[in-house]
Amino acid sequence: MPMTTGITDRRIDKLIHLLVKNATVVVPGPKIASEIGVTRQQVWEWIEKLRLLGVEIRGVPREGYQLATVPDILIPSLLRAELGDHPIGRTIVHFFRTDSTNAVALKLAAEGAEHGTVVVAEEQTAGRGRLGRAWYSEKSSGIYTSIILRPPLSPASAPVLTLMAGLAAQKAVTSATGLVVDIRWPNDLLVNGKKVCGILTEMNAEVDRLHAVVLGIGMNVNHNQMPAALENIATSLRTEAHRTISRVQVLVALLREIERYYQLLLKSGGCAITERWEAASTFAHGKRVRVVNGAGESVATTMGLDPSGALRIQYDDGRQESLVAGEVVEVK
Ligand code: BT5
Repeated sequence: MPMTTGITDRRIDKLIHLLVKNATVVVPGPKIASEIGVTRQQVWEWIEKLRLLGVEIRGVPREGYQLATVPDILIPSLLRAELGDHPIGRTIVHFFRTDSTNAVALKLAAEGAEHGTVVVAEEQTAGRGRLGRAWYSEKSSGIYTSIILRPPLSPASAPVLTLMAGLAAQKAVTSATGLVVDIRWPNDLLVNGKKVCGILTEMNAEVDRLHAVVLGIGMNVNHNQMPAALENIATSLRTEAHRTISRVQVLVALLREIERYYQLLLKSGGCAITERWEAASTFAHGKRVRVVNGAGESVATTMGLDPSGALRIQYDDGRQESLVAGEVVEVK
């Protein structure tokens, strides 16, 4: 069962908001306690918890607390302040720690959560990739988020939604970091050939109707080092940009871009997304790739996308195929 019980207490959100609003002054403990309706002891415990997450809060004896820097924590009040009044991100559900934001979002969607609801966690204990693979989710270093969409579309549109999320993530990373970001079909963002972001789309659907789609996005932002098993294939934005990157800024940009591309998809159809995707990815045309699927591995050349989002390829023996799922790896 996903741990929806661990949703961050709204009063912690209020506490941060209060400190951010009064960033230039020391806020007395009793004032914080009375404004958010808890004891001073509780305020102290939450301040300690936030410090463990890297939020720098100065304690001034007998006076109170003051933020040393604007915190880079993905708490709703900080995100909401930057997002306009659009459906995506109107409701944000935050966890300090959960098993998988996708598991939580699927559960919330089944319980009726509205279109645009965003689940976000500082840490995942069971972050997942496709086909039961694991997603490494180091605490406070990455963005682990799942966005619930309720598109008036058929289940056949799901692959285009994944491509849309990739485009939005690419745009968000580029605007926040200036890095050159490639998209590997169907769902990986690469910087200098290494993966910085993965996308897992899951859904509740009937044959002809999508009830809810969950776009799960995992991004390595401020990781200093990846675990040995991932070192050769994965990197973080910080490693590539040689500076600390604001997770708040990247997530805000990501949600805005998803809103923008989603509106484009509804207005102009799937081809508006696949065309932009082809222009944004070096994997779209003429890339030599190893195709990994149930049938094993073989080498092919990419030939663009079908309107459905499938990747057209030609094997070296001349056979052509449209890949609906699976994986491609560049052959160097
Ligand atoms: C993906 O799967 O790339 C989709 C990952 C989606 C993660 C997000 S986090 C928020 C939301 N909640 C979840 O529980 N999941 C989503 P796939 O294409 O199957 O790639 C998985 C493979 O990428 C693994 O087998 C590793 O080789 C590699 N990998 C694992 N963790 C990684 C990381 N942090 N960075 C780069 N590569 C990683």
